[in-house]
Amino acid sequence: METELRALAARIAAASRLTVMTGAGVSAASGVPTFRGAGGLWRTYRAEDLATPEAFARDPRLVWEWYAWRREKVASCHPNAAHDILARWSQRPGTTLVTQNVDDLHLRAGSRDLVRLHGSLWELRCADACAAGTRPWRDDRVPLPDVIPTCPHCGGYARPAIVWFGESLDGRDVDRALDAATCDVFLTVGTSAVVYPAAGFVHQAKRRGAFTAEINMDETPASSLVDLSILGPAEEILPVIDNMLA
Ligand code: BV8
Repeated sequence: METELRALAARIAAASRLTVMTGAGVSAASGVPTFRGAGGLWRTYRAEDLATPEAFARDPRLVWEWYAWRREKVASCHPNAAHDILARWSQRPGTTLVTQNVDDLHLRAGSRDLVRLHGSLWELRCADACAAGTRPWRDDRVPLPDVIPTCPHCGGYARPAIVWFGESLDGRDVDRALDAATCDVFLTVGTSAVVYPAAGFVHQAKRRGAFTAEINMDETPASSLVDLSILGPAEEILPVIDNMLA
């Protein structure tokens, strides 16, 4: 492990372009439930069952109760050492931080120019996509006054400004992430690497000649692809690498 971490630290130190992509595992140490890990279920529902436009059309109250539960949970959590180190790295020119997480803990840690692929728990938009309501607005209140919030522009339902399964990501975020796949080092942290298009960016980076590495508690479908797969907790491994960099 020591030699591998030194090798990765040397690559990061020498990189003029570093891209880091994170998943739920980076927030696990903050107490945010992951999707597939233990506790990934809410009541008896899998995320894939609730995070869909169909689920919202079928039962908007149920979906909002799930998001209200997650907002309440995340509101009581704080960024951990992994978020803090990535926030500091993100200040370095040529470094891009991309996340699948919707908890905004990277933002709270002070990350610069964060690419949020799947949106934010703290932003809402009009569920009917009315002209004025398509642009997300922020609402940090916990709890929200209404179980099913409404669009301030058209009075229709509001929905979380989050990318649900079966929905396309915002093209600007995909473009920024794809651009960042042209880099010297592409590092994934705390992701099971199964949800696309996010899980495809490390393949892109490898095809473009980047040194690819993974820090994750468990093996993933990317473990055999990357140049270096380091198994362990991000909040312990990133501080070690950061010290080596220092
Ligand atoms: C789309 C917001 C166009 C919601 C999310 C190609 C192949 C197969 C399927 C598809 C494909 N292309 C498209 C699809 C369909 C689908 C998909 O990928 N399905 C999967 C399930 C197979 N993708 C989509 O629908 C995407 N849209 O493609 O649109 C289109 C449309 C229709 C048809 C074709 C194309 C939209 C995907 C985005 C969905 N929204 N989030 C919400 O949060 O409410 S995805 C959500 O799940 C997360 O954001 C994240 O992306 C994913 C969960 O993954 P992780 O973050 O990695 O979390 P997970 O719990 O799985 O793993 C955590 C890991 O951390 C574990 O490995 C664990 O070991 C590790 N860990 C734990 N503790 C620690 C740790 N590691 C380090 N330290 C620790 N302490």
